[in-house]
Order: sequence, then structure tokens, then C-alpha cells
Amino acid sequence: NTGAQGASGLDLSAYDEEQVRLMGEMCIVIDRDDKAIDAASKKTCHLMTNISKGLLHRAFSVFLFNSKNELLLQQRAVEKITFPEHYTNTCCSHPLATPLELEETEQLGVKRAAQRKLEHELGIKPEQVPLDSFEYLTRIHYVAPSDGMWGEHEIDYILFVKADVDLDVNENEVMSTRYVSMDEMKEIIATAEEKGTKLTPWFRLIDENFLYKWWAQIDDLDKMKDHETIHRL
Ligand code: DMA
Ligand code: MN
Repeated sequence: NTGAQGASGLDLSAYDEEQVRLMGEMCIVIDRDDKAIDAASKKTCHLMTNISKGLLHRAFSVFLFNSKNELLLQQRAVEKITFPEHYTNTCCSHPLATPLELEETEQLGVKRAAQRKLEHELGIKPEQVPLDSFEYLTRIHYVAPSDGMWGEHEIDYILFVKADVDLDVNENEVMSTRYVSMDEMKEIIATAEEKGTKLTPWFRLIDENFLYKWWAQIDDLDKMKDHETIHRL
């Protein structure tokens, strides 16, 4: 009997049951050139002990804008194991190690995962965000500890989508949502420290390096796309 810790020797019983279940999803393990080389559980991929040894996985970040060019933000639920209660972009997650989500042609795997998670986290129906409505901008490679045990080490595909959507928020994933203008976004960032607003590290990196120049070009993104570079941030 291995008791509460299970075979891995790691006790997750203090965490939310549904979020622990999702730690069993199989992520795509990649090398530094974003070549798929293996599959490993979400748990394995997000443990700092493995990240310290270089374990890297594929991810995506969706930025959804309405027809007024406002960006949909979410505040992560308190149940999230990594970065609970942090404000972040519309939706983030991982393409899974399945044939459909491994597909690299036109970044279809990542776009399918984005569609799947927009519905899971925010209740957005796939019909409101068709696969060809996602605009793939570029990839960023970053590492970020969450707390002592957990963290992120990803190559993250940045996807923009412009759509007026209906929300039906999954409270196990998302505490709150809010649309912001570019000026409101800048204000949130500028006052985060004094107000104690927690922002996810990848959202900060994208905000600092890319967000506003892309946002300003939201209706003409083709010339902003860089599908060659993996930006190491
Ligand atoms: C992981 O996001 C992806 C990035 C870009 C940080 P997440 O922790 O929200 O993933 P999930 O929703 O699958 O828990
Ligand atoms: Mn991750």
C-alpha cells in the first residue's frame, strides 16, 4: 500500500480533485527546436525537479478580442495548481499527445487544442471560434517557477482570434473574466505592483515584448507573423 502518495511518491491530495485528474493529461515533450520527441503527463512536465533537468513541452496562449478590439482576460481559479488567482490572457493550455493535436500542418494541432480549451474553460462553442479564425503569430520559449514544486517550461504558440463570443465560465478553471481596452490593459500592468494584482509570467513576457504592437495591427496581422523564430525570453 503506497497510501495517499501513490506510486509517484508525490502527495497531491491537498489539491482540487478535478485539477489533479487533469494532471494526468499527456503533453507533448519537445526539444529546443520544437520537435516532438516524447509524451509525458502534465504532472511530470510541470514539476520543477524535471524542468531543472531541461524537460520542455508544447503549449499555446490564446488572445481573444471582441469586435470593439477589447481583449478578454481571465483570472485563474483558486483551484488551479499552477498560478492560482493570477490574471492572464484569454486561455492557455497544452496540445495533447494525440494524432489530431500533434498535427503541425498549419499549426492545426495547437488550434484544435485552443478550440477545445476555450470551450472547456470559458464555454465558448467551437462554431464561434472556427479553426481558421485563429491567427498564429509566433512562438516563445520561457521558463517560470510557480511555487517551490511547480512551474512552466514551454514553447508557447501565440494565437490571436477576433470573435464576439458567448461565455459560460467553468468555475473550476476561471474565477472571473473581463474585457479590457488597450489603455485599460496598460493601466492594469502599471498598477499591478501597488494593487497586489498577480499576473502570470508568460502574460507579462508577451505584454512586455509583443502585445501592443500586435494589438494595434489586429485587423492586419499577416505582416506581424514570424513562423521561423522561437523567441527565447
Ligand atoms: C498552460 O496553461 C499554458 C501556458 C501557455 C502557460 P494552464 O496552466 O492554464 O493549462 P491548463 O489550463 O491545461 O491547466
Ligand atoms: Mn505548461
